[in-house]
Amino acid sequence: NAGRKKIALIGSGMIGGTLAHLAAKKEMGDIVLFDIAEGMPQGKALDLSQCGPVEGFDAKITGSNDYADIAGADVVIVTAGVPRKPGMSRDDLLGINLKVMKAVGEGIKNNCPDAFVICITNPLDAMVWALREFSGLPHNKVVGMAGVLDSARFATFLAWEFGCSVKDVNAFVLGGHGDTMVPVKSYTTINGIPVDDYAKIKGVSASRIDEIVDRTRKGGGEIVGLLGNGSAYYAPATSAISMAEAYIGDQKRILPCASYVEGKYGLDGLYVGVPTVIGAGGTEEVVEIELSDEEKANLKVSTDAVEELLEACKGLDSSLA
Ligand code: A3D
Repeated sequence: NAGRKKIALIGSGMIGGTLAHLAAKKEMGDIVLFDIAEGMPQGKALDLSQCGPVEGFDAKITGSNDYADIAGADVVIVTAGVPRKPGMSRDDLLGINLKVMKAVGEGIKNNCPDAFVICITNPLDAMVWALREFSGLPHNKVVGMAGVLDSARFATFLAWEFGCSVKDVNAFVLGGHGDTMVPVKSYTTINGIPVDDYAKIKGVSASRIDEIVDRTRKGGGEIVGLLGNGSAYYAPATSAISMAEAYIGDQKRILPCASYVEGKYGLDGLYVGVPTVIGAGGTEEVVEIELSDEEKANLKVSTDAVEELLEACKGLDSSLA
């Protein structure tokens, strides 16, 4: 769009509403909240519009139940579907959310095929793959948000442990967005100081760092258990917004995202969390970093789990096979 950007949010629940608020505050463009629930996206749009005079933002925010209203969107962020309840794994959502991805993919294909699409719906690595298949968009224009969030969780816990500023922690998580995700210590630094070195300086034991890695892996479940009715939404929303900003601003940021990997990391055509350059071309490049043997083995466990989910998707919807 020549004038203001148009941002379509498919799913106007907890993450969708938070996305709308953040995008409006940052004046990223005009915002359409879409949902199948009637009235709810319209109600949230009114409520959020009325933040404008207080917060001083110019953004037109509308709610809709009609895919025609996402026409020409520059960025689409997808949270449609159901979240986890306590005791559920992300994979338990597969059957329900796969059907949702089909409807959403068709809505995007028919109304805004030139958009940059960021998927958040779980199980993430399988849903972003399915959404790409159903929408028919090029692989570089469909990406999944997980790594920015998982890395932020890792960074938060490390900053707490070291008593340092979160601004100085650069944490790195690879692999699928599940309990097999791979927090990569060798690329995690405290203002450039490798995390293991800094741990020695601060007298933090290796086993304590391992506990933090484990807490990161289970970071989503910890919040699901505490909330009792739904999953995290503030940090997932702000993570997706950083990806959208990288695209709109052609920032060429290197962010860990669920990107389509073909060839690199020994992978053959699946979506999984890898460092990715995001700019005006969408996901412009997957960066292949050196990994230790242990990290490689962990990544393999994680990608095997993603592959299993893709097989399950193909079993549920024959158009994917
Ligand atoms: P929630 O507040 O339930 O919002 C989901 C919305 O989707 C609801 O308003 C539904 O009405 C709507 N919806 C359902 N079906 C459709 C459809 N066919 N078309 C359009 N809208 C539909 O959930 P939430 O916002 O908390 O979470 C959304 C998704 O994000 C869930 O699948 C979560 O598991 C997932 N999630 C992912 C991460 C990652 O890091 C990848 C983190 C947190 C949550």
